[in-house]
Amino acid sequence: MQRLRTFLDSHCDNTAVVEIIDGLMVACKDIAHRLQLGSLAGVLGSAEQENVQGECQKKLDVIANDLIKDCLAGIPSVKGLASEEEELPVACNAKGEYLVLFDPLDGSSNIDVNVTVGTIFSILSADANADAASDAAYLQAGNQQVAAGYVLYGPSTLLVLTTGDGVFSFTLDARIGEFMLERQNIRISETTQEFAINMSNQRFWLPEMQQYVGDLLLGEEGPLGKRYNMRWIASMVAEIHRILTRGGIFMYPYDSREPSKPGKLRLMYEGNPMSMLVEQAGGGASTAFENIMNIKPDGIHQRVSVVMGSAQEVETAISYHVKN
Ligand code: FDP
Repeated sequence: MQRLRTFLDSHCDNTAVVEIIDGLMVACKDIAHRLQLGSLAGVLGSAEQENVQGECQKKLDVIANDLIKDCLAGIPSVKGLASEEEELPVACNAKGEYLVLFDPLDGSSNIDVNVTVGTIFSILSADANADAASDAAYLQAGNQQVAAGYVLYGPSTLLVLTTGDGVFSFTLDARIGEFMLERQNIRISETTQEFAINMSNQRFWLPEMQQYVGDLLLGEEGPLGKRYNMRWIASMVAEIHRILTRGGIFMYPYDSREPSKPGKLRLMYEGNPMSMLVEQAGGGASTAFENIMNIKPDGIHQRVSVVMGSAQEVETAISYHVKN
């Protein structure tokens, strides 16, 4: 079994990126430890404040954000960072060559019920003259990402990672404090009979999405000709991890609850890094109208509609939108 650092040193020739991933994992191990202690660590419940998106922050959202920020700021190659929990980007080291964007604790509405949550991250190159304290430095399309990954805090703590050359997963061995290589070159099955979507939003979706999901529900009696099972954890990291493990399609599509916003999930630290992982594993990642990683962002907290997973099923979902 190979340790994460040994794997990175042999697999990735960019030493700065290796150091960033290695450094990030220091914070993630700390987050995993606090999550495991739960109420004993006093980390459950609300922080009695809202983040920039107007969402109620959990105590652990704030703690995880601070832990990752402190870790990244100490890594010389990190020029700046942007987080779901920070309104503005934060400049770190003037000579740094990389920008790190992250959602410190995705699925945090699940923390208090002891359900899987995760940290998602995306690494971008920084322009030498870029101002890392301004949004503009970070507004690069997802296809510019140098690396992306997530840490899943579940029954075991896992790191799933790509540096642009396949997807690899590592399990944290808490006895020795090391992430150990678990799966190499993960591939997502092309077809699936499993979908994940928050059905309670059905009436707010576009007619095209209503029709597609309606046909999924018709099973073998409908035009898709097969019976589908549904899974909904309400934690994107857990959902994407299931898809990387046994295939499936995950959707958080546009809906009319907040018509001016293109979706619920965030492009820069949810949509893009998950799209890179899914595409590197042979899956598809779209808004249902365009490839997520081709979107030229206009804000670090920009939202996006998400349809990702098994390639053929994603194509089927897209076809409902194209034909109308
Ligand atoms: P959360 O708000 O709990 O952080 O990105 C946000 C996210 O979780 C995803 O992980 C999850 O898929 C989705 O929102 C669930 O939201 P709803 O329960 O509002 O549908």
